[in-house]
Amino acid sequence: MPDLFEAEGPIELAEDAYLVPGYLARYSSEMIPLLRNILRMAPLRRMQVPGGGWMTSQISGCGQVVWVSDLDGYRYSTIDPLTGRAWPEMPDRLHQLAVQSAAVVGFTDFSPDCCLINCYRPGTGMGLHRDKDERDFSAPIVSFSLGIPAVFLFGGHRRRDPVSRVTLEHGDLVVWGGKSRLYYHGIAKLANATHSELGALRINLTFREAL
Ligand code: MD6
Ligand code: FE
Repeated sequence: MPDLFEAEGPIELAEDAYLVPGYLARYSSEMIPLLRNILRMAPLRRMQVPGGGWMTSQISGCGQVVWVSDLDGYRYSTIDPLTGRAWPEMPDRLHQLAVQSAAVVGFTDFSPDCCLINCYRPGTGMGLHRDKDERDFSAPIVSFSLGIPAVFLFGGHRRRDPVSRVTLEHGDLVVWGGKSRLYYHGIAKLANATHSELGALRINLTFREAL
């Protein structure tokens, strides 16, 4: 709710993992046109995983490198495999918002080289995984949620650890580093919903220091 956007401070989800509800709502109308422009140059696509299955969310990104997956495995790539070209540059404004967001919860020397864009429709989700393809785990991951809500699942160091659930709404910021940086996490299948600016879509941006 835009009129409440400064109401809530950081909530600790796990050790060194924070949710700042609504923090980004005030920036969404300037971010959405930047995202549309990126997606014109690097369209959303589903990615295949090494086991042969397909992720249900659609992925794109911008920056020096973007995370990709195919039958050969997971990695960061300087080239968009769909277009054969370099990924679009990360807009300065997005970089600035990611740096500012990390600082809100105390990560003061964050400078992302990757912005991964994940797009979900109702009925799609993301299985439990760890983000472990980055070179240096001392940097946090900064996550922006826009559009319809999703339930974020987060567990622990082991896949079998108990999982807690947090609803992420339009404008929510998650910053995740330190002790829980390698925790298992995922996104439950989205319920039907419609967002006033984005329709029946959820867009998640994750900013990373991958290189
Ligand atoms: C998503 N996010 O929110 C997927 N990973 O759609 C992630 O997988 C994620 O939000 C690491 C840190 C923050 C995240
Ligand atoms: Fe992740």
